[in-house]
Amino acid sequence: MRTFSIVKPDAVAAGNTGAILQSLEAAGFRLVALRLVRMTKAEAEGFYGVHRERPFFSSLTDFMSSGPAVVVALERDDAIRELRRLMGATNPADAAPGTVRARFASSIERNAIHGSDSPESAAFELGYFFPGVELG
Ligand code: YYY
Ligand code: MG
Repeated sequence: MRTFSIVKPDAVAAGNTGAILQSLEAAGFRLVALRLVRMTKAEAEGFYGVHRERPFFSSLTDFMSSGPAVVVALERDDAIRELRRLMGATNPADAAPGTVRARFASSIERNAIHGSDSPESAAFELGYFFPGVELG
């Protein structure tokens, strides 16, 4: 089963891309597609459309379009749930020790990694960044 992840601009800028991808691979995820992207504000708004009414939407989409990010399609059994577990809680203050957010996030907004939260969002998010791509 597949899921979708982003190494967010804070983590790419800090030079943590390799360490984060390594922890995904070490947890049994296989990379099936990967791309470095510089999102426009409009692309970030489309990606995070479900959060359009939330108070953090404008700041979040500014941040997500502030620099390069790495978008990645991942495969393993129970991929969606396992990635969410490996990521840790949205707020790094609440993230379990050893999780990606505990290790690399600097705030609730600059929290290093995205992961799809359901089969429906994984399908939307994979198609958003890898349209028509035959995933390896
Ligand atoms: O799925 P996840 O990334 O853990 O959190 P979401 O509730 O979907 O929020 C998406 C994104 O928005 C989060 O990663 C950081 C940001 N955000 C924020 O800046 N402030 C909040 N209070 C909640 C979320
Ligand atoms: Mg989410």
